[in-house]
Amino acid sequence: MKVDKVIAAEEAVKYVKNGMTLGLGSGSTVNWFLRKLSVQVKEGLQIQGIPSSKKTERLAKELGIPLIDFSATTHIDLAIDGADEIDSSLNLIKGGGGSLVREKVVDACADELIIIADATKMVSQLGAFPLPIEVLPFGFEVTVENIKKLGGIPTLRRKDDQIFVSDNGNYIIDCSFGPIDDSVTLHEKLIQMVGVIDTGIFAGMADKVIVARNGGIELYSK
Ligand code: ABF
Repeated sequence: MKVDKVIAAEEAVKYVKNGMTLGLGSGSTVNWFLRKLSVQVKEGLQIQGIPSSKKTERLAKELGIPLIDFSATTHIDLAIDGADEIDSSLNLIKGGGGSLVREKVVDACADELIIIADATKMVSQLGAFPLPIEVLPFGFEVTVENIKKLGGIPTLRRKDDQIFVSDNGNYIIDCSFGPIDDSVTLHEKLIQMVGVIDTGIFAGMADKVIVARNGGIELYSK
């Protein structure tokens, strides 16, 4: 039986039209989307992709998906991305993979953003997943103290016993705030802090969410 992430990815490919410039998100569900998309490309579909992470760029190249440099265009027709949490208003927490800043730049540039996920990502309230916050390494200790003052419990992300470094050369602070009542206000408070590059709150950005649950598709629209 196909796993739900694969089913959501297959559904998303149906929204891709010939000639589109695509924003390519990151994560395991998007990786399935890339594999499915590459089959269509081999069969003649003409698209060009803008990857939102080095990992996505590597996989897309391996799969033969044509890519263009972001500097070559300011227009993206459709972005397909994953999420760590999705609430009923389609607000998202993203950044579990550490690519939240580039994902937000690419997703915000697209005419349409479609999020693909399995049903485990649907929540009644954001916040069980610690919020990823990308911060400048310089003086990050001060930034962490400032984040604490907002009531968060911050953890500096590590990988293989080293501090995790994003594609932008920054650190990620995973911060537990408990259930988030107002994700917009929380994001605004964090983004105003010196040293904070961006947060994993993607509020009001998703146009559609394709959720696969027990082999079936649910479509949520803005
Ligand atoms: C990216 O991949 C991230 O923003 C998010 O952390 C993750 C999605 O999870 P998955 O690997 O389950 O698709 O989109």
